[in-house]
Amino acid sequence: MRRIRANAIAILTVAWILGTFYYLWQDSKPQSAAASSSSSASQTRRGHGQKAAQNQNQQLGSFDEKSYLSAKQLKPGDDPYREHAFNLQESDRLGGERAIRDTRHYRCAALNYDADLPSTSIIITFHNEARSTLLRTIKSVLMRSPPSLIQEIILIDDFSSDREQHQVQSHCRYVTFLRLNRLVFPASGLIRSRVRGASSASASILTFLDSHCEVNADWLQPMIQRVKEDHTRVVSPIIDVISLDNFAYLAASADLRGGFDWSLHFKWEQIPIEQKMARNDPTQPIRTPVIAGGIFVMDKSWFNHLGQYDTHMDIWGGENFELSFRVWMCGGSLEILPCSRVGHVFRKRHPYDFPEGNALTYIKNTRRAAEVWMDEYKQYYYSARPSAQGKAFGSITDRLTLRRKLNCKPFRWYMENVYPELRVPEQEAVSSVLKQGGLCLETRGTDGLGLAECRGIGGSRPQSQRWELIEPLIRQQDLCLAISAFTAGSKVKMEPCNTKEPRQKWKPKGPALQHMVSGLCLDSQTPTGPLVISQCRPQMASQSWEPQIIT
Ligand code: LR7
Ligand code: MN
Repeated sequence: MRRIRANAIAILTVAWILGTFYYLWQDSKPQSAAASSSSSASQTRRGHGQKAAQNQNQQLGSFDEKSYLSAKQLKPGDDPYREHAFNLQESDRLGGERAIRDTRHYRCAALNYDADLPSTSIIITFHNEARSTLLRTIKSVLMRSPPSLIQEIILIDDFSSDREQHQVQSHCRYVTFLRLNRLVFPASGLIRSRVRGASSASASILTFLDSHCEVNADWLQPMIQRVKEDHTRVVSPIIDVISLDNFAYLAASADLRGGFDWSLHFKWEQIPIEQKMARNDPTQPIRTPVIAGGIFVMDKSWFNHLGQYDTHMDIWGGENFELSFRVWMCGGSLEILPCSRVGHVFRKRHPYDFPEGNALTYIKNTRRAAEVWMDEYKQYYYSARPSAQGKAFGSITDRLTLRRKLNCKPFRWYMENVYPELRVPEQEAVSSVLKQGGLCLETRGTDGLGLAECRGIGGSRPQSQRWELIEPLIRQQDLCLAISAFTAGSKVKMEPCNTKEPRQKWKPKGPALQHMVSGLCLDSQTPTGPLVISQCRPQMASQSWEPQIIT
């Protein structure tokens, strides 16, 4: 009897252990189903969505894919990378569609979306794209999107040399086509092309895609849902990697967001550790300081309200910073949605020409973004990219007017609230004397100031006459020049430095030093009198301060 009881307990224990293991295994099991059309979970949710998707796909039924693709095939002996900077032979071998792995976190498949999500216009601009990659982009959208969400697919051919690339259009009622003529050598560029596409869109939501993508299962619903809930959100998927060599579809990390350095070079970076620790739901959106730029969903009226794009930017590059700064600083937000995945062929070089070379174009475009949006922080852009100084970037008057009209926040707000992880570079302290006529500005006693005869030369200058001009501060060791009140005639004194203190912020105005908040200028009045601030008249001798670097 006791033995039977012992056996029963042993069996129950084993069953319990096995049960626990099974439960844990279920929970950590990666989603293995291929995203050939839609995931099974979403199929049941959408009822006959799957069937409709097939019908939609059949719209391409009469399209002779084989001859479309073979008309532009690689000739024997050709370098498969030459024309597109990816392996064309491999891409062509895959044809117009294929199954890809569903790379989402398994919990994504169980999420629900509103049944009445608005539809979107999908905008794809291309310049000399390969037929097979473009076709896979279009077909993956047709295969893996609920038909009710696709208003249209707008193809914008940005002056490609293959004039027959859009053939697919006449076989699918969802696809519309626009060919841009030679407006600017050699193409309009992706920025102006997208603006053209967006202005012809008929849906209330815009979805931008590069021309060599493959969208994954249920890619669209999470993005449209977030934008429907709040039209000021601009959302991106996680961008998976399609190998440029063998076209393998590889899952990207779900712990990344968009960032940059001061040269305005985009990079993927880890989510800050505190945010990562606070994330207990892997399906939650990830706030991102910038987006990669090519693949995102945005409300159309919000896109128009915020000024679309800066259409004076050429060909490629920089528009993603301009858009990202603008969205954040003018009242919106940017996020990456981990339950939306889109594959993209990342390349190592541009397979197309830039009118003035790609370096100059990148400088022009990023310089426009820096000049319009980065305020005093643009100095760090110029120190990181000294070659940008003096390069032409056209007029930015219209964009500055736009910024004023939209009443956007300063870049400092963006730095403090959106991207505090971006460190301001430690500046090399350069000491100068501040000369007025033959005299030098000096400190006296604990917080006093005055003009005195310049003493010493080079390294032998006294400490009381050495200044460090680190915008916005005018510094002497740990003390900074500060006004005592914001009105004309207020005395100027020295106090412990604090970059956030409005009384300590100065900037050059011609030869004068202007207090940034009061708008008044540092004035010696008389060589013997106290230092004050008064209305700026930079041509006046008592307001002229000439910094001379101490070597
Ligand atoms: O003159 C041109 N006209 C175009 O229509 C040059 C290019 N294009 C098209 C081109 O066919 C492609 O569809 O514009 C798109 C982007 O050009 P790519 O694919 O040659 O460049 P990319 O993948 O490096 O582009 C990334 O950076 C760009 C900066 O201007 C844009 O923001 C792209 O949209 C962006 N792509 C992505 O964000 C996808 C993810 C890559 C990353 C990071
Ligand atoms: Mn691309």
